[in-house]
Amino acid sequence: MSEQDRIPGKDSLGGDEGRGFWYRLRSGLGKTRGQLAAGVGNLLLGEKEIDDGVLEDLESSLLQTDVGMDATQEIMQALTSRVKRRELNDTMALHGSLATLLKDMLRPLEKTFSVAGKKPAVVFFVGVNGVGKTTTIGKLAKHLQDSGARVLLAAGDTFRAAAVEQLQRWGERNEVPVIAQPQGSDSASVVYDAVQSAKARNFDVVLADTAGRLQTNTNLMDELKKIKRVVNRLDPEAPHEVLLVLDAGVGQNALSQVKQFDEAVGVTGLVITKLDGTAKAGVIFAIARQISKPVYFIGVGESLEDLNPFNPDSFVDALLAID
Ligand SMILES: Nc1nc2c(ncn2[C@@H]2O[C@H](COP(=O)(O)OP(=O)(O)OP(=O)(O)O)[C@@H](O)[C@H]2O)c(=O)[nH]1
Ligand SMILES: [Mg+2]
Repeated sequence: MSEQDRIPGKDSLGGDEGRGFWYRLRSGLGKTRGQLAAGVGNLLLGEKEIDDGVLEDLESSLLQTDVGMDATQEIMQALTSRVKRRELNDTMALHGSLATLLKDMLRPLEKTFSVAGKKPAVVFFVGVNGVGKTTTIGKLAKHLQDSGARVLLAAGDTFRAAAVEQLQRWGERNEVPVIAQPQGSDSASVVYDAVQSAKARNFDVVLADTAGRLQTNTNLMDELKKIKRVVNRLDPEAPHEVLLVLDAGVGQNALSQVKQFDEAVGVTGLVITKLDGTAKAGVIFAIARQISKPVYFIGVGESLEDLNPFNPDSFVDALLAID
């Protein structure tokens, strides 16, 4: 068996690119994997009998990585009943069964992000401050461009100092045009201009940045609604996607962010960033349990290649990989 053959999920990720991402995903999830392994190391070290201690260790490890009470209980109940029915005889079997359960739990989050058939597809990026909206746009612009799409960026964050320049730098790096106005301009007007320009110049997709805002700030949430209303005038179906960017380190506050942004502008999907910076990447299971929105992309680092489509199989394999 070649090394490539051993890489889980390589078919869905594809070739060398998939292999590179597998290593980045695996290393990106290292902190969470370390946290899990600290408690369940005995699961991974060969065949041992399953006793109550093993199950208790597993339960507290899951909770420590922010899997959350509900999802953890669901997992533990399923495993315990299999152990009682003597379907799992040793810790290696338990490890395999855990992997299957976790993958099944994440399966509903998987959905392919597509901008095909809308010209231009208008995609808003929203979220609280500093979660990675602008960086995600920069990475995704490259990804879409590589797949043949003509991409235009809208510098809709007219609030934060240097936000426009930050997006322009990504534009230059990817050779993607950026529609911008000076800091302090009306955000809705920038996004409107960008969509109009994309229509006139036959672009396939507009990625619109917006300023970070707390989900509890009513005025700023109203501003987002306004951007949506204004763009609606150009295309009643726009925005076609509203991506809420979540920092994986946020813990249970993710649920409130999804709820409030969804109420304001109708979130169509999630991007979960900074999975590499936290030992609590288990939050994705809490999200799966409580939120019915697809996770289109995950971010496991700051470089261009560190954004990838979310794939439950490779995610869980990376999380449970034996170091
Ligand atoms: N480690 C890591 N860092 C990331 C990731 N995504 C973004 N970042 C970093 O997070 C920081 C904030 O990213 P931005 O893209 O500016 O975040 P933002 O949501 O646009 O921030 P505001 O516009 O200020 O609300 C930057 O230093 C990024 O490099 C990720 O997946 N992993
Ligand atoms: Mg930004």
